[in-house]
Amino acid sequence: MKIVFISPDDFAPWRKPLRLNIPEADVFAWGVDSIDENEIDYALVWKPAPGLLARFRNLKGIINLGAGVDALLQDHTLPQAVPLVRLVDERLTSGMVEYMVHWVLHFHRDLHVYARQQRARVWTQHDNADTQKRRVGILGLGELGQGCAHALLMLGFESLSGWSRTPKDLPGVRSFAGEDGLKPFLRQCEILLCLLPHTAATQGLLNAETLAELPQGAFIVNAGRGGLVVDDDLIAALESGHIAAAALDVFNTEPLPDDHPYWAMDNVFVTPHIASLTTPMSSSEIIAKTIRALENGEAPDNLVDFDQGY
Ligand code: NDP
Ligand code: OXD
Repeated sequence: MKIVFISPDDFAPWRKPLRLNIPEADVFAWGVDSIDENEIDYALVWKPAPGLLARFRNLKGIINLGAGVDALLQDHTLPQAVPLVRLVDERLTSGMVEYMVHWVLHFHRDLHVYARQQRARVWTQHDNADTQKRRVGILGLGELGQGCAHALLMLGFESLSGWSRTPKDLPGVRSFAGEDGLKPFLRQCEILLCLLPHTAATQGLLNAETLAELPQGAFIVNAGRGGLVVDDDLIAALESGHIAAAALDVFNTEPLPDDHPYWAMDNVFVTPHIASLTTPMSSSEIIAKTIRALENGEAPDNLVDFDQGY
């Protein structure tokens, strides 16, 4: 079996975990090893150049080395008959849970206010909000959204809700779904966590009209994708104070351009797409499981639905 690794990231940390988990495979690094494209069975990819995957004529599977497949699906030459699997990994989920819980607690406990006070040498105490009553909403109740919901419930955030395409029956989480459910969902979110994939249906979902539905002084954390947000509309809402603060990990253009207003806004916290990172050791086990399923003629977990775009 022959596997190609195509990623802007270094192959070195992957070599040993892949050898341990798929000993029967020869793994080649694109751009480093010499490769006969027709002999490759599986491609492990993160943001391959558009058109590249179409050159591998005999692929049995494409495995995305991240959860979001939006960049891949923009490649109109992507072979649609080849199963495409996205990464679902407990380590990826726990990384996202840490990121989201951090920001929920940060905003819930007014740490953004105390940071401003410190710079102005101001000693003023504010009441601590009631965790049980703090209304936290999660856009996207998939693998990552549900992981975050679970962790927040454990911390006592009992006024929790979520929005997804299909309704969910999750203990402790009020479910909103579909287009009709979006505005009622937003109206009751004091802290909004965005964990939607970027698809044709979610492009620009957070815009002037939808942001206006959030309560005055709401907080936003976006670790889904930058394309969910109309930046000018979010900036206007942050400047007016309608949105009190935002923590943003993903952007319409990455890296975030030097002259982007987000860098200089004191109610915006920018991180460079690190909310959760793929870990070679744990991911290699999942890649091995996916390949075994495909080799046995079984449907692997986490197949991407090309029509839905995630
Ligand atoms: P899943 O596919 O498991 O979950 C996606 C969720 O979004 C589902 O609940 C789905 O609804 C919902 N959804 C999709 N389209 C719509 C729509 N049109 N309307 C309403 N709900 C919709 O994905 P993951 O949880 O694994 O990952 C989510 C995203 O997080 C990734 O696509 C990626 O963009 C981002 N990500 C970011 C990282 C970072 O470091 N910043 C790291 C990893 C992922 P339903 O349940 O009904 O299908
Ligand atoms: C992503 C990832 O989809 O890193 O952003 O998994």
